[in-house]
Amino acid sequence: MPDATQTTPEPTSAAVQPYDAIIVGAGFGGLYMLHRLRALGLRVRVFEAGSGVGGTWYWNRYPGARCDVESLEYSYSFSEDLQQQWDWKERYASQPEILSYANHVADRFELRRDIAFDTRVLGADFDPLRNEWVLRTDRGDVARAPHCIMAVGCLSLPRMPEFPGRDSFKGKLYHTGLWPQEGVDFSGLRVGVIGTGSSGIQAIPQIARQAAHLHVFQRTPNYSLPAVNHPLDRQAVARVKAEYAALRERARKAPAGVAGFAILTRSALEDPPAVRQQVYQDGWVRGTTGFTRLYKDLLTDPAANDTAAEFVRGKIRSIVKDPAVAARLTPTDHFIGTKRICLDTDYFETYNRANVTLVDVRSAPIEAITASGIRTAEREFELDAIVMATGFDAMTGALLAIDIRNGAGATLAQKWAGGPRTYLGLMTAGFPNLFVIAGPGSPSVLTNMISSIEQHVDWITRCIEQLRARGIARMEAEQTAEDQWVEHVNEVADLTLLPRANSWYVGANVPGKPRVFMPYLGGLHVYRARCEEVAARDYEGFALSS
Ligand code: N01
Repeated sequence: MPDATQTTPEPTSAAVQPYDAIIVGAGFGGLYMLHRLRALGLRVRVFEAGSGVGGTWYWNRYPGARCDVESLEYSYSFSEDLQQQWDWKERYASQPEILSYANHVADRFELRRDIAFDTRVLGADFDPLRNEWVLRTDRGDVARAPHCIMAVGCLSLPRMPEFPGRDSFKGKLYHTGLWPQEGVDFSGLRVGVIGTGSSGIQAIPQIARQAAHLHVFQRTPNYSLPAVNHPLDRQAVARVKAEYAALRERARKAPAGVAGFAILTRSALEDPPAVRQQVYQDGWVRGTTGFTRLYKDLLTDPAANDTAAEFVRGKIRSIVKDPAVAARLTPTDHFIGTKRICLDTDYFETYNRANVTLVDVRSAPIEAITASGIRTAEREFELDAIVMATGFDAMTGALLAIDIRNGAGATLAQKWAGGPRTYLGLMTAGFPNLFVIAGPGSPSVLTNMISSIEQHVDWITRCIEQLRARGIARMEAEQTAEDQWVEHVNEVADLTLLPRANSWYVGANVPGKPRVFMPYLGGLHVYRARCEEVAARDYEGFALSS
């Protein structure tokens, strides 16, 4: 943990670049934030660790990487010209397609000139005398601005388990979230994939098609549904575009920021088994993460949840030919939807291939990575390449990787030692003028991220505009408002089954991380109204001072 008494060496003032706002990250959040603040006439600087824009879609280039929200909805709504002129090719866009969209946005709105690429922010210090944030980067830049906006992403700090001997491996070691730009050719290789979350489930079928042999090292089986991805029909796209504004409006009013998810009012237990089975079958062939919204109580009632879980378990048993392999792939330790549900293309089918072996590392854990492969408690596997699909230090990892100090002797890492604490997910008490986009305490990862990003950016833009117009130099979340919000976030989560799973939503995937349900489950529509109400009441719960 950083030492809070240590102060940042104050650079000579000539070296300090002054801005009106600094944004950290040039993913979808940072790009739109830059666009909006620049339109206010502000001098803005964005620092981005990657060499290009796109955030998660810049880094996650593993084979099969694809969004699980439909492309016509997983896209910016702020520009009518943009949404009319950009043509999505597939129902669920692939990583290359989304990255070219991010690049198109950066070019179209001339965003690059304000972005410093290949530049990682190391520290951010609040200067209470000037009410400014001073940021330091790994390239020696020092920049200051009254407002700092963290757009660092929720799943952007990859997690590599500390297996003994990891550095001794003579083959190639990859992490799905740090994939080489030039791609990887697995032809003829013996490959091991560790992890069967969304990343592993997307990458495994693709790698299996290339590799000589693929071993999948699975600790916990996951629920996954077929994505039913397909090229988009031009006429269907034209129909959406003709009424895009209405679709976006429905998304704004929807709990997950997705217009296509119906709000259902029936309990799963109200329907007779045959009807329910048909509802699930229809959901299965439609291919949607909205599967757990087919009934209102799937995420709140264990008995209701089990009907959906059992349907998916039955599908796994029917697809996977070897009953012993099917049993190992069948999730039984968590409720469906309490870990992020996965969408795949041929995932379970892949285990019918002769060149794919499922290794259960729950019963025989990985003991070490050796020079020639992976050793479990049972045996050694000789491999040419290892792919870690082992996830991220989610929601707080990327923020806490920056040494954030509040100028009053506290670091963010100290404040969040027991878990993240925010007011509305937008600010944290004691750290004035510091905004977070789609961070903990906001709906974020439980929604269409672009809907959540747009909502946050619009709110922050209006807020900064008003602060400047009124000469308010300092805005800070009040402690009581924050405490009440954190309590509310927890209460809402506890009404559901989600906190019970050992998911990254609760930080369970990172040893030693405090177990706290981090995103806000109340729904983006409810949350949006709350944020609007707070702003309308002169930023109720925030202390404003000149
Ligand atoms: O990461 P994960 P991810 N030994 O944390 C295993 C988004 N996303 O990168 O469950 C052995 O879900 C771990 O096992 P266990 C999406 O929100 C979206 O796949 O801890 N295994 C698990 O199987 C998603 O939820 C898209 O027992 C170990 C896996 O690694 C989020 O990103 C695509 C291990 C990690 O799964 C994260 O997904 C991709 C160990 N020591 C990602 N440590 C789409 O839009 C970890 N594991 C479709």
